Amino acid sequence: MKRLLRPLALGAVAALALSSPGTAGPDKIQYPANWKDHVQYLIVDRHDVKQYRELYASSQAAVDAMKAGRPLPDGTVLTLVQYKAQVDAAGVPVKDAKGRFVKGDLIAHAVMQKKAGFGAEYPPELRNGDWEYAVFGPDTKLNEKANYKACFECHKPHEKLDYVISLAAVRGVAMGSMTAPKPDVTIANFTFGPNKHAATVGQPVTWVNNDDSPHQITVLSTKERSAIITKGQSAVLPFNTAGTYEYICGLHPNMKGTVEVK
Ligand code: HEC
Ligand SMILES: [Cu+2]
Repeated sequence: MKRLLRPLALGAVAALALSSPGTAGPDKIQYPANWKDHVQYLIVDRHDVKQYRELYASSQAAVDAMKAGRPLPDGTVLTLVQYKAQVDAAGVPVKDAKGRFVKGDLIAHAVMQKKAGFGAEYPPELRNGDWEYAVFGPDTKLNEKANYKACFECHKPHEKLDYVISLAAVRGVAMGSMTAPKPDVTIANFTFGPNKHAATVGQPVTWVNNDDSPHQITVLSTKERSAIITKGQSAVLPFNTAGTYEYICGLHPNMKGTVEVK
């Protein structure tokens, strides 16, 4: 198969094989056949990609660690089960009595596993601690064509959460909601409103998240990122130079907005 990385010469691979079972890549991870017996810790409605997602952890200890904001135990397997959201004739996701998406066809299982030694072969700019990533199709087979480099790149900025992005939501729920200040931009249903915000030089801009999903402001030109904000939380970023700043959500890069600073 095509590997994510081929940094090692053949000789080096042979030498490495003595100490480790294989080189870096998704085939280190087994399909988690018993994922239904794992602990379901979160459900995410993804408005942006019209998906319903269930998140499972292989142990209660892993969930407890997430709630406490501690690194996850060695051996943890996290499984994100992706389903299409059921949509109406206009393509809009149908909602249940609680306003949540309704599960449609199974798309894939995205898996991450933490194991001592995993990750050692990745260059530091890509390495996600001891985590490795894999995607399995509805047929439970490894998807060898998935963009594995993107898994590392998108989860990498969340080092403080042990690379587990949903940890922010789990902690947010556990900590209860916070009262947010008056927002300049409100995030709802995965959109920034207003999409274009007029700001004044030297005055910070405040975003408030009204979604159940966490979001993160990421300014493209400056690479500045806010903290991950969960429902009811706010993010504040300073803008000290006039200009037009495009930003995206660091978790959902198809969410876009602009701040115009004068
Ligand atoms: C564009 C950014 C992005 C990319 C690329 C990405 N993820 Fe994630 N991932 C997320 C977000 C955001 C979440 C939080 C749950 C959600 O919103 O669906 C997440 C959650 C997860 C989870 C649940 C545990 C956690 O970290 O919260 C797993 C497992 C996972 N992703 C696996 C993968 C795999 C495997 C790949 C590569 C094939 C991948 N991800 C690529 C953004 C990304
Ligand atoms: Cu987002």
